[in-house]
Amino acid sequence: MDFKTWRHVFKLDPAKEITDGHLERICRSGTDAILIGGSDNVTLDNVLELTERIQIYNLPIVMEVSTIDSVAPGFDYYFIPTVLNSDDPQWIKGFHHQAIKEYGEILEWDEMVAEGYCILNADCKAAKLTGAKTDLSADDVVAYARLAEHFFRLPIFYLEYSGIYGDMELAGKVKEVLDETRMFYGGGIDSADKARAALAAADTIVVGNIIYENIEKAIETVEAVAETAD
Ligand code: 1GP
Repeated sequence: MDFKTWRHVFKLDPAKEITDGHLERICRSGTDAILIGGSDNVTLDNVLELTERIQIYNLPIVMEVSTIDSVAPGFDYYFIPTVLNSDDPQWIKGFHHQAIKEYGEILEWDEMVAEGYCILNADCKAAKLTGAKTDLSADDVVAYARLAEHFFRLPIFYLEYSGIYGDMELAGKVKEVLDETRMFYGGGIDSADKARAALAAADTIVVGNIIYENIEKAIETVEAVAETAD
């Protein structure tokens, strides 16, 4: 299934515990895909362990690569973030360059999807780790979206508020200027209402934390998206 048709994605963190029962509910919920990724303590072992448990369900599985050491074979896609609002070149193209230098001969380029991240929650781990400049105006963010689509021609622009629910008016403005590039929104979606509002302002919504906090609410986000289907 092409990631360009996905509307709802669950992001599972391999460093967090999840019971088999909850995992089954997540995987049978009707979500379009499972994204595996996290900001810290992601290891090859915990990635493989979680992936094995998900593979029994017939769902696309994506690895969102945060460290080169934890990359495993067998995923449908590898999403590779480049943090557009970081001023640290390592997070824009440095680690990418290292990885390509090492594995360039054997990489399956068709499976790789670059994500242009714009991280807007200053307190989230990803923002701290990457030195993201989060104090941005709406014009700044819209310009990053245009940079992603027209300059770098990235397939995904990811508006990331990880941990808090973001500014949907801003998200809507971003979506308006994107045409070819798919807009992902993630952060603080913990109810059907928030899922609906975020989906109105983005192409694809990503739901993470609530999986570990309230499984019922997590499932509701999928149902809300299904209700908006044609
Ligand atoms: C995190 O965008 C995702 O990378 C989802 O955010 O965990 O806040 O749902 P939450």
